[in-house]
Amino acid sequence: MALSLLSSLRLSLPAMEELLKQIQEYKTEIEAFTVSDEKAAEEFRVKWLGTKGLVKSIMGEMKNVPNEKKKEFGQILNEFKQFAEARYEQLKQSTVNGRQATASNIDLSLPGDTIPVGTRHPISLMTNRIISIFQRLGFAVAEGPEIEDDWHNFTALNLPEHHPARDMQDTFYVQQNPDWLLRTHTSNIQIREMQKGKLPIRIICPGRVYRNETVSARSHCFFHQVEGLYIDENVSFADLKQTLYFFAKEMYGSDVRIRFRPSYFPFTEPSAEMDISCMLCKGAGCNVCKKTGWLEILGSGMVHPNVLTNCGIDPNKYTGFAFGMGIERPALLKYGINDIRLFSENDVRFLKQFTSAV
Ligand code: 2NL
Repeated sequence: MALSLLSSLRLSLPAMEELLKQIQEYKTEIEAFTVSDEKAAEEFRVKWLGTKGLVKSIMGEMKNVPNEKKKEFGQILNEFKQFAEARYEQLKQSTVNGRQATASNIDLSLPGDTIPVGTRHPISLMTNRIISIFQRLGFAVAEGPEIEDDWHNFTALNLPEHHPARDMQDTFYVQQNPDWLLRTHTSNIQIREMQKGKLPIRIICPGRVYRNETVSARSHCFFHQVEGLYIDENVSFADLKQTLYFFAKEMYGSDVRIRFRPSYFPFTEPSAEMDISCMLCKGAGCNVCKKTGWLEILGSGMVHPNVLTNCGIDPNKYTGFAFGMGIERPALLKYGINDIRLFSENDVRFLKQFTSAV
């Protein structure tokens, strides 16, 4: 008897449902609330979160909730309170942002915020310069994978297995597949372009390449290269010489002299290395050119007929020339850097000395 009297004072089931509905309506109202200034945000706080606010008053209903429902209801009310508090923080913040944006508060005479601008990496600067010279001659940029299979990196280039020239290009192999390696030159790009079968080809191929070498101030296990390839009917050694002469003049100045020395590469025949007159001593002989007056800058030659055949191109119809040059060495020279490792250490004190990126 006493028990039923007590529970009749408490909320009946329909009354509890009413309370839940009320909370839902409050939430909708809070969500829709917008404020234009701090005063309106304060009004929100008083109405909802103040000592006589609606959140407090609905929390007061807790005492009427039957014991077995207290836990469940407590959670709902708590969540509602947090909801109102979070909305208040949001509204308050929006008035702060709003105030920052009003014209009367902006001092237009203040200097602007400086946006830090990066610098181009010296290797990128050098690569881009080389590319843009060849682009003016109609060469298109082509790229390819740094992880390559043995065929595209070696075999297709007239470097069959056990060829002694492979020794000089020892590289890193991928553990999962003994056929995969890190490319030793960007020639794999040219091989892939030739395989596509669309002729003529006139491409310039920049990229990172790898060699299994001890790292020192003068050499690294990875470095950068630009290779070029021109294939069409009637491409001759004279075309090769004029193209590379034009490049040298654009790159090193119109008074540069060049010389070709016969050389050997398995993928070209005949082959030649190109030297430029030393820009530091103008050919007189200095420490940089080892008193010769000449600096070796690239290797070149007429594409070997075997290479063309390997890529499905008829060597009786087409001929072409190719060349390759490293980027690090000329960059060291141009910027007066004495340690190749600086290029890959990412020391900002080194990097920020180069031309800005804009
Ligand atoms: C060097 C020499 C060279 C090539 C690269 C090449 C590529 C194909 C076919 C034939 Cl697909 N040749 N590239 C040719 C001659 C020399 O590079 O000393 N590079 C740093």
